[in-house]
Amino acid sequence: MSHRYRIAVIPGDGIGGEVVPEGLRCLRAAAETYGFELETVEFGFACADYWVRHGEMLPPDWREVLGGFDAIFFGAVGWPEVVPDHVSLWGSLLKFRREFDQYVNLRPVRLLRGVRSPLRDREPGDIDFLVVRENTEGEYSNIGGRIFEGTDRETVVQETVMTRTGVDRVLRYAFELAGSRPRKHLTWATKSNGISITMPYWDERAAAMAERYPDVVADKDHIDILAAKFVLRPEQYDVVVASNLFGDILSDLGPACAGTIGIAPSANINPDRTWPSLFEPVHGSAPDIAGRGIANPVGQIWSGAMMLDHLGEPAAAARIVAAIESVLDEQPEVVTPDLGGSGTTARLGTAIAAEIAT
Ligand code: GGG
Repeated sequence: MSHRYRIAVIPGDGIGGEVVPEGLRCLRAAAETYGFELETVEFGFACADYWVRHGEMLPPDWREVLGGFDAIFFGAVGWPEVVPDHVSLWGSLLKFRREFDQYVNLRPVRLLRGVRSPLRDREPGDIDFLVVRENTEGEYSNIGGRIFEGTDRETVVQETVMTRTGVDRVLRYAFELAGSRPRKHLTWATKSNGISITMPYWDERAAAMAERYPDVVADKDHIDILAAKFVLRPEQYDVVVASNLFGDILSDLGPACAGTIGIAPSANINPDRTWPSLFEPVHGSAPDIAGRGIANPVGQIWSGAMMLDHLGEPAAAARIVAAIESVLDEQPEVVTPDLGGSGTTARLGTAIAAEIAT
């Protein structure tokens, strides 16, 4: 009997509505090829239109509605002309990550065949690492406030929150992951010379975790030099684990070094599987190119592959990634402008889906 997966689909804002259909097209091609079923249900919340109509980003029963799905396939959120970015993000995506306890944000960075790195002399295979971003606490705390507003004494404070459970669980995930890879190398991002309370704690917990994984070669880099080394020597990285904000920055910088942020996928994972995990491209809603049909769908399609891998369909997932790489390498006429081509979102998605089905 074929397996049936129930997927909640949330296109969100901007180019989310353009790349999600291409992701679904490729997922359906993979399902057909590998003999499993996908039941998809699309939701029109978590976007600016919904906010205009309801004054909220989500309906009150969103937890019950989404909690019953096997996974969530998400596009992008953010339309600052209509709703401030911090309101839309805290009202949707960050709620999903926190309340569904998706404490790992896994973001692969890989230079694919057919994609040119802006860095000199880099070939496919030279850049291939994973950013593990802490996804439920850290600098994204929402704790703080303003006092003396509108006066010379105006003061604004925001706290960083690190809990032992929160720090240890993401470090453990990253060490396990590093231990499962051939190079067995882990770098933790820090800034413990300047951020004098939370970051030394992060270092302390990472060093303690390293003792439990003697087969993993672990080192730390301060975030400033780590960013520079992503550009200068990206080949030295294997698994990079970082706090919420540092991980967010590194996982945009890494894909930019590997060609374009348009191809970067991500998985917001609840490793305990108590709630659905969520799969989305790293990029946002890109209002500047929305509606033009030129957004790169690869980040969304690759996120779909990560979703299938998580659901227990690794062969189908690998097939999608192989199809992406073949099309980018062998069909330059279909690639989107961010990769130097003149193709459209739909043309590139259709070509990848056809390649999956061959
Ligand atoms: N598809 C990702 C997306 O919509 N991102 C919007 C954004 O601003 N995200 C910030 C974050 O991931 O912390």
